[in-house]
Amino acid sequence: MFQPELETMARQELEKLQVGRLRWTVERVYNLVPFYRRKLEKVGVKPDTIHSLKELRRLPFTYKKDLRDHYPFGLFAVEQEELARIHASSGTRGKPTVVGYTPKDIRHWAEVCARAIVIAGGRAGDVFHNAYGYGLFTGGLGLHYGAERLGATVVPVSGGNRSRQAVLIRDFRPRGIAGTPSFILSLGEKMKEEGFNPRDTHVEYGILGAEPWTEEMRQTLEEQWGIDALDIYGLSEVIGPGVAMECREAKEGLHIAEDHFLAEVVDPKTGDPLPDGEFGELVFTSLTKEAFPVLRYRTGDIASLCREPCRCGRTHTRMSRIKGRLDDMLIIRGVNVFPSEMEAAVLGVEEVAPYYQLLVDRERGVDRLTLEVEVSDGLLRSMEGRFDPEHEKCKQVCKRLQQLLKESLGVTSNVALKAPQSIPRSEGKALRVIDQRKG
Ligand code: DLL
Repeated sequence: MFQPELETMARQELEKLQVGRLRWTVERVYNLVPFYRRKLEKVGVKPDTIHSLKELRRLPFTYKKDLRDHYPFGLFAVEQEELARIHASSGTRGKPTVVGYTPKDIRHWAEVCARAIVIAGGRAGDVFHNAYGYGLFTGGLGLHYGAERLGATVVPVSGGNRSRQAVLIRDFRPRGIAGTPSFILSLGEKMKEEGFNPRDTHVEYGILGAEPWTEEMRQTLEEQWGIDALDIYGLSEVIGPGVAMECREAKEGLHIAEDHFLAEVVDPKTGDPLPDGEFGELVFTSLTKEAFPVLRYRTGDIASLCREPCRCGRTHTRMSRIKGRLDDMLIIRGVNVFPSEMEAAVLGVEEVAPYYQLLVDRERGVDRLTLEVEVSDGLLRSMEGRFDPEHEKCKQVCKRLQQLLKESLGVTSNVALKAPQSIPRSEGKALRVIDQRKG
């Protein structure tokens, strides 16, 4: 473990630490961020009234909209001169959300990322191939600082340019690789095309996240690369990658760095806290952040919590894999569907490849969902190498997939088989859904 004294803390001791840090955070935002002061005054909470974690429920929620409304620096608790760095979301759905870090915040972030790499099986001295995007996105620099803090040798390759990455992986012999699951999948495909099998590389573990993925995708990636493929979670509003990491020993949920972040799961409609094990919206409160503290930030991500002891010996609460984002949930003729649920079905069918996209549109006022998925090499070979969607074999596969989707999701959808390489390959976060209903 990277910080065993923190990662295996007894619950009582950990809670004591959390309460003290929660009070510190509330005091900080109360005194330094007018937005939070107004909200806290409204619910009658003063920093010195925080004596236990039960008080958490009295604190007001913070939403993405609040960040946008205070664009760019309105929720910062430090002057600009004290900031070491700024990151921002791409802002594809409106104004970007901007977050800031003091030098101390960067140190803490590096620590939780170093921890995450060790949780995945990394160690000092590893060559670490970092294929998360560098720049305003937190993935690249977050894991970069974490890997350096650990004492690994970082290859800061960023996303894209798969041919070049393939050569670097062959020649630099990384033990660890980091990137979005969709990008690492397409990188593995490229390597094969260029004549080296990803299984023959030195890569042993993958730190994969920043987008929803499934157990089935884990199997596919582990098979493709011969690695342990592990899930890392985080979001810029809370810090970036490193909020939670899945351990190699159990592969059953992601350990939340609870000495830095308090997690809750709430009912997305009412905001009421839900019991452990139930799926709802993840909510985070930062405990040590100086520049950009957050109180009860509503992530929009759907997951559940588990406080059972873990095989790896860490005591920090685990969160489940993210089922999806509330924003990405499709409502098809009244049925809620997460794109990841489609992925599970697609990866279970060997005649199709793991490259897919979902199209949603409306036909005569009724929602229509179409799964576009590439045929596998095997299916293509069985059609003498010529792709023909009208071929009897294609029709049968379509029918089977349709049936599977109907059984597992409860919605009737169309399935369109596509030629190999026709679905765009991901360079970072995959674009899975094209919703034409929104005009
Ligand atoms: O994606 C931070 C990150 C970088 C995490 C590298 C992991 C690895 P944002 O760009 O702010 O930050 O996007 C955050 O991405 O609210 C989730 O919806 C989604 N997300 C992140 N990790 C996972 C994951 C980074 N492991 C948003 N599984 C979050 C599913 C994830 N979704």
